[in-house]
Amino acid sequence: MNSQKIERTLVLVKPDGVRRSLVGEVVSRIETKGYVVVGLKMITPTREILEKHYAEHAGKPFYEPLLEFMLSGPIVAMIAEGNRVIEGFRKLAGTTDPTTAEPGTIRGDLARDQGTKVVQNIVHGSDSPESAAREIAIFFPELS
Ligand code: D4T
Repeated sequence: MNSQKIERTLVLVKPDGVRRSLVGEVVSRIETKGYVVVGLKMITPTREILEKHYAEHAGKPFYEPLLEFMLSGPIVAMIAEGNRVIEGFRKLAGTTDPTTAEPGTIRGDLARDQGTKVVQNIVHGSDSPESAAREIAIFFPELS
């Protein structure tokens, strides 16, 4: 548990989070936990970028609504760094479903079921070192 394992993870503030002016809140939770934001930009993603990012979900019933939602406004992409930040940010974010996400987490505190075809849950965080490397390359190609 105490071994050095400095990692980077890709965090996205999704369009619902940007629309609701929660960018600062998300950054604050990452920073007050002690992680360091080492890259940050607001972008209007293309469909092509999102197809790459969500390739694992292609063909699922929520795939098209997911792309439509992610294309509905600007998003903020950031890289957070720290020991075990991949797991740590997933804990900060809470579970995918905001109704059952634990209070105290970003999704548990700030999101709820909106009755939409796709879950609108404020943030994305990479789920493994492999995903983090792949996703950082998609959103920060200038770093590779
Ligand atoms: P992301 O990837 O956005 O951090 O969310 P999760 O890791 O928590 O969830 P995911 O990749 O499995 O799903 C991506 C995105 O699709 C929405 N979703 C997911 C949905 O609307 N219905 C579903 O059944 C699932 C599994 C929520 C997040």
